[in-house]
This record gives sequence, structure tokens and C-alpha cells, in this order.
Amino acid sequence: MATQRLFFAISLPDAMQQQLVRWRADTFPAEAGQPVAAASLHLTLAFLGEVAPETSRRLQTLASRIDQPVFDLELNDAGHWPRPGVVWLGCQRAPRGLLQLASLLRAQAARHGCHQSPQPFHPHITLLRQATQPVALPPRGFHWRFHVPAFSLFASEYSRGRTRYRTLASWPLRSQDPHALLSSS
Ligand code: 2AM
Repeated sequence: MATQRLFFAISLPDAMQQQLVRWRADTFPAEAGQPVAAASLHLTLAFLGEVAPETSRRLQTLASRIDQPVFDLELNDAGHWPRPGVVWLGCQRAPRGLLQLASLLRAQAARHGCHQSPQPFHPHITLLRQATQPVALPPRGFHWRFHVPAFSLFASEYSRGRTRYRTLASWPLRSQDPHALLSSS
């Protein structure tokens, strides 16, 4: 079987996708860049690149054993990377749960031969692509919060001039134990 282009990521609740798409349309002019389709909005945890089926199976087995707690994501930061032409949304302070999950997945990927960028992990949701010209960013003050109960493995597939992301598998994060919360307060 052929290799697949894979990445682990967090998907957004449907309502959040719709809200972000409306905000994006009100915030950035059409010439700013190519909008990412609502259903494709995601936050990448670990990019794997082209992966052979055996490696994909092994990484999925490891992912299924991850025991990390759920967390909330607050989107309150935006930026522009002119070189890759990306306008993104992110968090001023990434939650520990997000950083730990990404770090685990990236370490497992690296151990299985998937090259990991030497750049520090900068969690972001790409809103616009091909944004290579200067873009006016909105003033800070916006923020959206959503709960992250799971993470997924996606295949990036290109056909008929379009890239689509297909969910291959998802795994739940560990719910907060209410007793643990009570006893720690
Ligand atoms: P981006 O949104 O910042 O472009 C699917 O392509 C996902 O994997 C996207 O979120 C993309 O990030 C990320 N991605 C693509 N190529 C990558 C690379 N070489 N290193 C890290 N992430 C990459």
C-alpha cells in the first residue's frame, strides 16, 4: 500500500468553525489570502509527512495508549507568517495539556522516523493561506474558548485541485475526575 501524508490534530466544534469563518470574513479583506474551508480548520499537534502503512499503524497504537487530560483552548492571539503565507489564530498562553499532548506525539513520531521541525512548537489554526503580502491584524481583545475532549489522525489528500483532510481515527482525552478536583481544592 502507498504512503499517506498524515498529521495529528485537534478539530474544532462545528459551531466554532462557523463563528470563526464569519469573524474571518468580517476581519480580513478578500485579497488578504485564501481562506481555509470551515470543515478544514484544525490545530496541528504533530506533522508526520509521508508515512508508510506499517508506521501509521504503530503510531496509531501508541496514540491509543496516550493518557492525557482534557483541556480548554482559548483563542486570543493572531499572527501572520509572510514566508509560508499563513495568517493564524492561536493562544497567548498555550494550556499545559495541549503542550504535553503535542510533545508526546512529536516524540513518538520522531522515534518512528518522521522528521520533526527543529522550530519550537507554535500551536495555531491556519485561517488564510497564500497570504504573502502585508496583512492588517485585528487588535487583540477577541477570544473564543472551546473544550478539547479528543485528538485525531488526519490524512491530507489532494485531488481535483483541492486538498481535503480525512479523519482516520480519533482518541478521547481523559476526563477530569470530579473527586480529584474536589480533593485538590
Ligand atoms: P500550517 O497550517 O501551518 O500550514 C496539514 O498540512 C497540516 O500540517 C497543517 O496544519 C500544516 O500547518 C501542517 N504542516 C504541513 N507541512 C508541515 C511541515 N513541514 N511541518 C510542520 N507542519 C506542517
